[in-house]
Amino acid sequence: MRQQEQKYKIGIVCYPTFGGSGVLATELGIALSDKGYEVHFITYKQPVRLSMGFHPNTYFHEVKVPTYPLFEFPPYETALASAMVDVILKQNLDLLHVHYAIPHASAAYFARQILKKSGKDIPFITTLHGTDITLVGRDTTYEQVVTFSINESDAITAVSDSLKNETYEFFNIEKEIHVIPNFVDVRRFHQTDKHHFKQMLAPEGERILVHVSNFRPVKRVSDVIKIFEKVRKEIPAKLLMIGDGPDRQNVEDLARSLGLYNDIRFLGKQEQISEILSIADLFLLPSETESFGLSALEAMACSVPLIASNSGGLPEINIQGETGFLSNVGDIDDMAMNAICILKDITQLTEFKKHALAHARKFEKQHIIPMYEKLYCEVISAYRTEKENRLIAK
Ligand code: GMT
Repeated sequence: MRQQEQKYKIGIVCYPTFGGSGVLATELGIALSDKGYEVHFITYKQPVRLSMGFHPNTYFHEVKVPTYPLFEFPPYETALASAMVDVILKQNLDLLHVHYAIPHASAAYFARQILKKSGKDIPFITTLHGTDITLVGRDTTYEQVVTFSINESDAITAVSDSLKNETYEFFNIEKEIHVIPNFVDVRRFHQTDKHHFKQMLAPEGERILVHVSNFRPVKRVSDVIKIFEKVRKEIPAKLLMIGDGPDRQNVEDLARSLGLYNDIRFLGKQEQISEILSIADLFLLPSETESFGLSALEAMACSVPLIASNSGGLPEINIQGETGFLSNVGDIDDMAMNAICILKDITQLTEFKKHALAHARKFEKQHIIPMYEKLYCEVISAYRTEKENRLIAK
């Protein structure tokens, strides 16, 4: 049997929420299970996208964190490491793949050390997603542990070249970082006919702009509103705001104070995003920093062009003047001007839509999943060889 055909048992650790790293990790697990791998999710809640359908080769192991009056901060990392050890032993896993370094990489290191005592240790791969490097991880409070546990990973991946470069720049990383870009499932994310829905939201044929995020400061959601204000002065338009988070209230207040509230729908967290994207004409992502921008890729797969900042990995998915436009962070005037340029002319808009779709197809899951499979094979076989050599040397 060729190595690539071997279907391993993989443990996936991620944040189970609507965030991009959890979404990507879940989509990866589902794609692997569809290919015959046995996939075990280890996290504190059923990952959002896992609950959207039944996948026979996937298993979910809930990490429980008992509280105790002494704990002001219940020790999640300890509970997670224990759960990892438990699942690895009981399910006989071959590999652990952790998404988002904090605290998953250090918990995986801990679990591997525990298992080494009995010779039942397995390798772990850490995938860096974004703020685990660019914001939170760089905080001196975490830096030492993040650097150590990334270096202790048996392989490291980053979701864009930009994130790889930033990781080398900010941390003392001694190992190779493999870039495996995020991917999109075009069977799920593609434009479908939602004419009735469009008619409801934009009865006068207004252009529809969309923003999807977790409404954290890094997303600069108020820029979305300010861009929309300028666009709406030139072109009849509506804005759909999807997601929720700490900045939502401020941004709703801003929309009210600018007299825009009636043209904006705050839809909150949504599961069927591709249906909403199907009626969109433009996606806005003016983030302060964005290692990749998975939500933007999903929009492009639904034929939606992109107005984005030129930060992080966004230039790797958004081709200037072709799939959309890039501007400096905070340059609302430029973003609005570009949005108007795309939206005002239907021929131009159609061209941008076509290019957005064509570029998104380069990130289709069937191109990307084999990159993870290849890495899994290499890591598992190298680890097993090293382990055998260790035993022989004893
Ligand atoms: O870093 C975060 O903000 C969290 C993370 C998440 O869980 O949402 O997002 C990051 O990972 C995504 C998936 O790889 C990327 O598409 C996002 O660009 C990235 N976010 C940032 O870099 C701000």
